Amino acid sequence: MSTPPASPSALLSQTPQGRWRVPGIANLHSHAFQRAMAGLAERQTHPEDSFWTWRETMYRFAARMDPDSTYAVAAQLYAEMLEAGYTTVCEFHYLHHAPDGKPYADPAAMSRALIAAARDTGIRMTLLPVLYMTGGFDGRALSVRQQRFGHDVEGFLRLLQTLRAEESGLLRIGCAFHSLRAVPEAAMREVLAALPADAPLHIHIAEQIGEVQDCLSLRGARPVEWLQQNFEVDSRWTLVHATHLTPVETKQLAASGAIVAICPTTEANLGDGLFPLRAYLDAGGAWGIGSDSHISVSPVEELRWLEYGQRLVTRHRNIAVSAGSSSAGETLLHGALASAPQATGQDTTPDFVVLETDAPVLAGAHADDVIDRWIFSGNRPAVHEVHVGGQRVVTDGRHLERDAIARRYRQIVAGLLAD
Ligand code: NGQ
Ligand code: ZN
Repeated sequence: MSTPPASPSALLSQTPQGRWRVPGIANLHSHAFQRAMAGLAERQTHPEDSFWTWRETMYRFAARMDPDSTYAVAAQLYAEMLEAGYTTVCEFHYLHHAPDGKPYADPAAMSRALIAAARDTGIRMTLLPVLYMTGGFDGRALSVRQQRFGHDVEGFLRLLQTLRAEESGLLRIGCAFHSLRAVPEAAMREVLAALPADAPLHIHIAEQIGEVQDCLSLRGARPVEWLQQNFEVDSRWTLVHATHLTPVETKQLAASGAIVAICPTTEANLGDGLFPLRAYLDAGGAWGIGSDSHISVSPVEELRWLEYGQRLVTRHRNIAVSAGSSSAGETLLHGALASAPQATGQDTTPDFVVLETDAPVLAGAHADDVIDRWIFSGNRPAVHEVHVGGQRVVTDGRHLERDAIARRYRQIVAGLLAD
């Protein structure tokens, strides 16, 4: 599946007042609760700190969340996303049960908290309830801290069915497997057989070398290779990260029509490695961006760092360009937009962002430099208005409920951290 060439006219239009208007951007990967721990895992806990020691810190934090705090944190996060220009969020949700692993009285309580946060902020959501069954490729039981993530297949399908009753113009229910580590092959098959054919399906894959090595030793193939050998990976799939790919995997994945959800700031923060972007683009691969652990909430920063990672390792400039556009910004924005309908399972065309006319970074802008100037000029927000599904949710760069949402967030998070 090849990405058609980017052209500024498809990405950019002007409002009657002469403001630049760009389509809304989909955030393909979010764990909302992690927003509240941004900046709280940046102290060394071990001389060889890694993704795996970060995960222990994250699990300790996750254990504090309940439906009320999930709602408050997600509402703050989604309001920030809208102010930054994200108009859809794919919420990869696995904190299903109470901290001791027992389902809440309403087993969908945590999902409903996320749905309410999306509804109340006005962001478009694709909720991806996550199936999580085992603690590793060897099928070991969940650890104590992982208990609240777990389901059997039957309970999981029941949750999906309950949640589907909530679908609306701005809410789609998809499905996710946490990772090959966390879902046995037979369970993947059972769920796939029961899923509607058009439900988006996401999975974390090949983010860490340790995971690639375990997969090789226990399944005799690398994660992406194994997935492609054993499942029909096609356009319904979104593979999150897919960081560690061989050249053959890169080509085959690009040809499959699946989408890779790249999360540049989180992948940098966690020391994951660098996605082989240029080779993947050369092979015509489709991709989008996600803010994942939310140590940054900015599509501009994700796109910029996607390009900068490539520049740092190749020692060249302007790498993510395409046959249709010599602009890195246009090529990147086009790529992120083109994958959205497929990865979210929604028509996102009604959603758009109006840029600030007076933003100094856009002084004297022309149609052919607006997008590069927006993406490659730092962190001063240039978003003026955001519209989702026909509703204006951001005005003058501010979410309409910004103050009330932030007040609730401050109160709840101070309480969480005091415990
Ligand atoms: C997650 N996050 O589920 O939140 C994961 C960490 C894991 C990222 N992979 C846990 N970035 O992969 O086991
Ligand atoms: Zn993730």
